[in-house]
Amino acid sequence: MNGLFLRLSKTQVVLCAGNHDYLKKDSYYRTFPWAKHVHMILSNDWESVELPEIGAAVYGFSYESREREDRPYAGKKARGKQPAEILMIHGGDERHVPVKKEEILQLGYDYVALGHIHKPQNIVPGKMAYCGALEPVDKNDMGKHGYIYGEIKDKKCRIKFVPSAVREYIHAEVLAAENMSGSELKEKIKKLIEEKGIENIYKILITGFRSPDILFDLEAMDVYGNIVELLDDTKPSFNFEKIKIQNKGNILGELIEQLEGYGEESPQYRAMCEGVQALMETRRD
Ligand SMILES: [Mn+2]
Repeated sequence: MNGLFLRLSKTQVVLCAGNHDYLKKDSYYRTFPWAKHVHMILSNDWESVELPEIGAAVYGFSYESREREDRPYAGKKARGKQPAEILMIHGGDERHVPVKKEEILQLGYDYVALGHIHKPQNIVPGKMAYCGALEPVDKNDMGKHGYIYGEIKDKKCRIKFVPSAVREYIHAEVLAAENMSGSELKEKIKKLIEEKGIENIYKILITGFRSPDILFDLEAMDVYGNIVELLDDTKPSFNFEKIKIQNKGNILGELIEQLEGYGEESPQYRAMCEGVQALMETRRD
């Protein structure tokens, strides 16, 4: 990380430890010699880093345990020593430094940089925001990811979210058609991924109806190797009426007679589909 920071020539970096990389007694953070322009806040309590050469001060604190329910920023007003003063908080839920925005707004910082929650979000426009994770870290971390670019001039702060993630997680649904073959479905999935970008990572749900004698080979559908989850939720498209007439008097005909007429989302309908399928597969013609 320090190696990457060394490539910055005009930037000052301020960082703190959060709940995942909290400062243990023998933490490497405590002794690590960061580059000159990298400033790590190693205090468990509110502390400041003064950067007079750029007219800024950054206030913050680090974690010394996995959880902390206190609010180290409480009552800690901006000192007003530099033209631009920023508060940095890692947290925002009950067990990780609750963020009380009304209370924080009273403290007089020009901007409050929030971290911990992966999804980027504005808490107070132009004043307080979560930049979110730079890259999505989990398959449910959907939507754009990036960083926040901000400018503080004459006590006025302007920020904007800049998407910069290399990849995005996308949840998509693919509708199968009754007469679709496995290779046609595979083609449809491939096209969808090409449209939305092959650099992204997908969670796909196949819905609709399939021919009763087809079982899709899901292993074969991951053409670009970027599907992390593929679920087949298709229902077999039986012609129940026809099967019922053909099987009048036997268990198959009886099953349909008992369970027909319920909605497609009902357990009865599901039982009828499963039952008909099981009986069709095992009967001897
Ligand atoms: Mn965190």
